[in-house]
This record gives sequence, structure tokens and C-alpha cells, in this order.
Amino acid sequence: TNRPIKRALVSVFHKEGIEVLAEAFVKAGTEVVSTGSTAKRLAELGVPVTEVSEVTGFPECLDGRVKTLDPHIHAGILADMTNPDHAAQLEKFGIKPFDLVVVNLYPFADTVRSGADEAATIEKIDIGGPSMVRGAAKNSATVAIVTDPADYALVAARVENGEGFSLEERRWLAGKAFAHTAAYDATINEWTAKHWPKPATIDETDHDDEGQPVDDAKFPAAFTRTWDRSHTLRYGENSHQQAALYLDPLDQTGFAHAEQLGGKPMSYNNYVDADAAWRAVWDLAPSIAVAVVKHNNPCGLAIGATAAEAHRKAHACDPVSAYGGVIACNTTVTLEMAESVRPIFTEVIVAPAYEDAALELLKTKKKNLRILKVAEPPKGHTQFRQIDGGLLVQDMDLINATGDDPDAWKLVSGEPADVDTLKDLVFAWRAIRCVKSNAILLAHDQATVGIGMGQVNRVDSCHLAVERANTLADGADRATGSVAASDAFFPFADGAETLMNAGVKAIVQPGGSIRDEEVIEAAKKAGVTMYLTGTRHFFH
Ligand code: 93A
Repeated sequence: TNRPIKRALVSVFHKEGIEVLAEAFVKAGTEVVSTGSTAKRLAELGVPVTEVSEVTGFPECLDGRVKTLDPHIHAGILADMTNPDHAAQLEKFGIKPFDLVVVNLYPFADTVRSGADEAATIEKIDIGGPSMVRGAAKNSATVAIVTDPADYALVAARVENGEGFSLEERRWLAGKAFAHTAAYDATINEWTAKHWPKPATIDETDHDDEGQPVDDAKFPAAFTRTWDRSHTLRYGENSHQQAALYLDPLDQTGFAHAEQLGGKPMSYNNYVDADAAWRAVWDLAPSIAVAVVKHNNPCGLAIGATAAEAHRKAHACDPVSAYGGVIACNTTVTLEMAESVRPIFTEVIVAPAYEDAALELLKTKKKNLRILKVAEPPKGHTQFRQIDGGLLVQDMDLINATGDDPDAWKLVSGEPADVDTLKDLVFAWRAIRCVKSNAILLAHDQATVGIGMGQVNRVDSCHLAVERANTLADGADRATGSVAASDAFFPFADGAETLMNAGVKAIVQPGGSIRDEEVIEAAKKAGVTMYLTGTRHFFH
């Protein structure tokens, strides 16, 4: 099944690495046909090369849009030389078959990322390249297709030994090639879906359950996203689960692209927790904020005048749980903050920057600490959650809803909050977005003091928040005089009463329960300030 490589077609955008191919072609005396600048490069490397235009008898035209799109090329790629009729037809037309096709495509994703304008982006949609790749992949019976420069050394070896690839090898290469063109088209579709949604002039606009037109740019008829494998991870959530990290080819600045400055490789759970912590601190921007996260929940979150102060306050919320946690900071980590982190066993630290001395200290004194630097704050992206046989898609929950603006809050009980109390209520409301539902959060002085997370009823979350506020601070009563936020409405008065009995002085919550009146009555009776936001922040 092996087929020696006598004639090759080479057309590559990225010329890196073709030296090894050139050397093999020269040694084996392979006949090489090539396009414009690839031909030039191969000639420089000493390969006797035939220009595609010589083969086609037609010049490259339309600014290179038509180079290889010609039967003299495509019949040479698609002729199944195990079929005598195909061989006879080539003979008749005076076309020679190819045994090897080496192509890499115009860099569409790189062009989008570079911020190129629409015309330049469209010009980087490769047409001739994918046609050659798909043709050669279809014809794996006799042609080997190579799209991945990582395979050049292998190709060179097969060219030089005179035996070429086996059928199984050509088929494997064909599969890789189809994956490559599929990913390429998916990336183009991701771009067109965003920039060229279905216009209003097309009357078969899709409608949702409630008769509203579907936003085609946000929810296209099908998702065809590609994700490029970055690397496999040691294991997944548990050691018996295999796992890997994939990257979005159109986003090179997101958290997944964090630069690691020190420590052991990131684990699956490290990624989940550090991503959550990173998002949490940016919910509190432009204030300087630090979050300590464990199991995708905060064990402390605080705003400070400095990064070090924010860390001390966040850590103080729950020093027990902070053990083995992930720390995120939304500003430069100073030496003072690094000193504050130093004695605490921490899995990951993530920040936009580090003072030199801070980095030095963390690297030398905490060798296992994974130190991440992320270029940009998180962007609001579309979120995907897989369910059995399907995918749920939603906008990311950001702190940008109407109810996140305290000017839109409705005072339903007690006196309007004074300046400091209001600041704490706003902090608590922003902070609760990152707490798993049912979430209750107590705050004081721009720091969490007790968090009740992930309970299946709200009253339990209230008890948990109060208990944590009062037992984790060496017996000090931190609930008294604190403010509380609830991520969703109180279905009964009991939860709010639990908080008020513990001494909470003001509460912010969405409202909207059929028993709102009972809840508000309880607040009035206790003389506690209560605001309704009108929007909630469930987080599951
Ligand atoms: O503009 S194209 O879609 N039209 C073509 O006919 C064509 N043939 C090859 N782009 C085409 N190519 C691409 O040109 C290849 O996929 C490769 O990326 C590039 C190589 O051109 P050069 O050798 O001139 O750098």
C-alpha cells in the first residue's frame, strides 16, 4: 500500500520548517510544484521547483484569489491512481498526478485577532488551500496530505526512504486534514455569525417561545466553534477523569491564556477556581479587591486601600477555609501583599502584575504556588453548559443589570442607609454574584464577614452566614452591625428574621416573592433597613 513520493505540490502560507522538506526533496529528486512565494522560498533552498502557473498555463490572478484553482492541479490531486480509468484520463489530458500535497492556510484567526478591517479579513479566507486539502484528503487512496508543520520531519523521512506513506498513514493524515479545514471554516463562521447576522429584510426570522425574534448574532441556528487543544491536564476534577485545556482561537487574552510565572502545572480544579476568583475581583473594580476562593466559592472577598489590606481583610473572613485556596487580586501584587500571603498555604495566585520583589518572594519562598499573570479583565462571553444530548447557552452574568445600580434600589423598610452602610450594601450586592446559590453574604467595612453558600434552602444559608460570621472570628460577634445581601428573594420571612435576630442592620435583596409583604413587615418590625434591587444573581 506504500506509494513512493515522486511528485509533490507545496503551497504554504507559513514557510517555517520547510527547510527539512526542501532537503528531502533535493535528496530524493522529487518533482516539486509550488505557488508564488512558496516556490521562491523552495528555490532559495536549492529545490528545482515548477511554478503552478507553468502547470496550469494560466497566471495567478485576482490578487492571488485564483492560483491553484485549475483542473491541471485538481485533477492531479483527485485522480485515484489505483483506478486504471483515472490513470488513462490523466494520460489523455496530459496531467501528471501528485503523490504528496503540503498546504497550510491563510491565517484567518490571526488576522481577526490583529484587528484587521473587514476587507483585509475577507481576503484572508483561503479558498484554493482548503480545496487542495480536501481534494487530497478525499483521495487518500493515492495521495498523502500534510497540513501540520509538526509532521514535516515525518514527511521528510518518508520522502527520503523512497517508500512514501502506507494507506493507513495516508488515511490518518486525511482525517487530520479534514479536522483542519472543518476548524478553519468554523472559525470563519464564528466571525460571520458575529458580523453578518440575519438581516431584517429576510422574513423567515426565527422566533422564540414567546414570539420574540431571536437575536441571530447571539444565537445562530447552529454553533460551529473551534477550540484548539492547548495541553492535556494531569487529570480532571478527580484522578480517574481524563482532562485537557482547549483555547478559543479568536481570543488570546482571556484567563485561559494566563502566563504562569512559577509553581507546579495548573490542574483542572485550579483553572475552575482561579477563573472564578479572577472574575469575582473584577466585579468589584475599579476598587482594589482581593478574593480567596475554594471549590468555586469565595471564602473571603474584600476591598482595601492597598492590595495588602484587601488581602488581609479577605483572608480574615474565613482563615480556616482559606487553607489551600486560590487568591485573585485585580491590581499589582505588592511586596507587602506577598508577605501577607506568604504564611498561608495557597494553590494559585492570579493578578494582572507583580512587583519584582513580590514575585521574587513568592517564587523563592513558595515554590509550589502557581503564580499567574493575566493581561486583561474578563470579558463577558457566551456561556455553554453541556447537558445530556444538548447544550445550554446564555450570556454571562455580569454586574451590569439595572438592579446593580444602587440608584435603582427601592427602600422598603427602615431609614435610608448612611454613606458607609450604603457602601457596604453595594459591596455585598456586588460580592454575592460569585457565591453559589442559595447565597447569603454578610459584610462589614467593605469585606465579607460571613458567607452562606450553596444550601438548598435560603434559611439554611442565613444560619450558615451568621454562624460563620460569629464562630470564625475567635468568638467575636461579627454579625451584629453588619449588612446582608441575598442573591434572590426571601420566599418566607424566616431567613430575613434569622439575619435580623443576629444583629444585621441592613439588607439588600431582589424582592419579587409573593410573600414580600411578610418579609418587609418583619424588617419594619425589627427597624432594619431593606432595599429591593429588582434583579437577582443566581449562580449554579
Ligand atoms: O486565494 S486563494 O484562496 N486561491 C488559490 O487559488 C490558492 N492556492 C493556494 N489561496 C490559495 N492558496 C494559498 O496560498 C495556500 O493555501 C497558501 O496558504 C498560500 C500560499 O501562497 P504563496 O506560496 O504565494 O505564499
